[in-house]
Amino acid sequence: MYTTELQKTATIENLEDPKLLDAFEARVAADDFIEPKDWMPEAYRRTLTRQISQHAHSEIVGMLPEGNWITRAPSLRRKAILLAKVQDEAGHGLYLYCAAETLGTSREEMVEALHSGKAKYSTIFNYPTLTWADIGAIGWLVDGAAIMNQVPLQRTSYGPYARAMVRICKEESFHQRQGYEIMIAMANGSPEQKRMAQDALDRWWWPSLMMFGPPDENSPNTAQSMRWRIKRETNDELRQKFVDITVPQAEFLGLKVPDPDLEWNEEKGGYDFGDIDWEEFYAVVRGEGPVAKERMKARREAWDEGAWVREAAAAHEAKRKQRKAA
Ligand code: BYC
Repeated sequence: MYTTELQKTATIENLEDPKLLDAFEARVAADDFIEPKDWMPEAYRRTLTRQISQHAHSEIVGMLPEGNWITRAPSLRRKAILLAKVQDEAGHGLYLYCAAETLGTSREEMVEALHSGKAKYSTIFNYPTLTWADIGAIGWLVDGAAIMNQVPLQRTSYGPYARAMVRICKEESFHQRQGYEIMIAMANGSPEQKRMAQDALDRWWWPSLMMFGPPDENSPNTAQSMRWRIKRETNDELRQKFVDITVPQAEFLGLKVPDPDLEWNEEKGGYDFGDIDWEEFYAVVRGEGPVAKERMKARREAWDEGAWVREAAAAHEAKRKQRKAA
């Protein structure tokens, strides 16, 4: 599949006007932002549409695991915070769909691609949230991994994507802190609460490392995306940074990272860590994650149940236009 995709990319690139392509690449190399009306190679447009729309889908599907706990949050304070966080994720999805639309694909087309299973969303959201400690672990690890990946995207070469990332990163940073604060409370609570915190870390650690995508040598998109400055750091670079920042945080909590091979490597100034189960990753990417079917069912139902809202909004807009014209 990837080979076909790469061949398609190569063919399209060969069809591009070399002068336009050179000028485009010079602008990217000079760190200019590319804007919606600027000329861009089709492969650049396609890669960005894929990445931004998948990012948007991840934000929207990502509301489900946490939404599951809004009614069961342990206090009013926790409930208000979680509610605000889940609403933030909806906002992120909306900015990102808007950014992707500037590349010429409609929101309906993107949503249809998600619902038909053609478009991907982050593997991490195909795992269940079994206890309240999972909400802490998601904020700490999942939002932590997301920030690590998204901070460099504030300098991605496509202007609307970069600008959307600025606000998203600010909010993700709050999300990470609220998750870590839950983990601090759990890890310093009763023995049962500490066990729940450890169990959540055990289950979310490896899927969080998978969020960064396949290793660089097996990542079909990284080389070209780095060249076009869509990605500013590779999957492995970001994964390493995440491990280096997160392990001391686990130590501070008095929790154990579930990796017997984890070891500080003085020479590289970072941790060595064990092998990631890439078979599991690809199975989840193929839609075989533990709660993948449930997630897609929930999204399709939400879309169908929201049809009347979309129709009402369209009818209101039509009336408004009519009144203005009259
Ligand atoms: N899950 O060549 P590669 C959040 C796919 S949500 C699924 O390395 P690329 C939050 C990849 O798409 C934040 N698929 O690809 C929300 C590609 O397949 P296609 C989500 C994955 O694009 C709610 C193939 O594997 N963040 O924070 O260069 C609550 C080969 O990969 C995954 C973003 O979306 C994966 N984990 O690099 C809480 C960040 N990894 O499309 C929190 C934006 C890889 O060629 N995206 N694949 O068929 C990116 O930075 C990049 O797209 C990736 C992958 C690093 C994810």
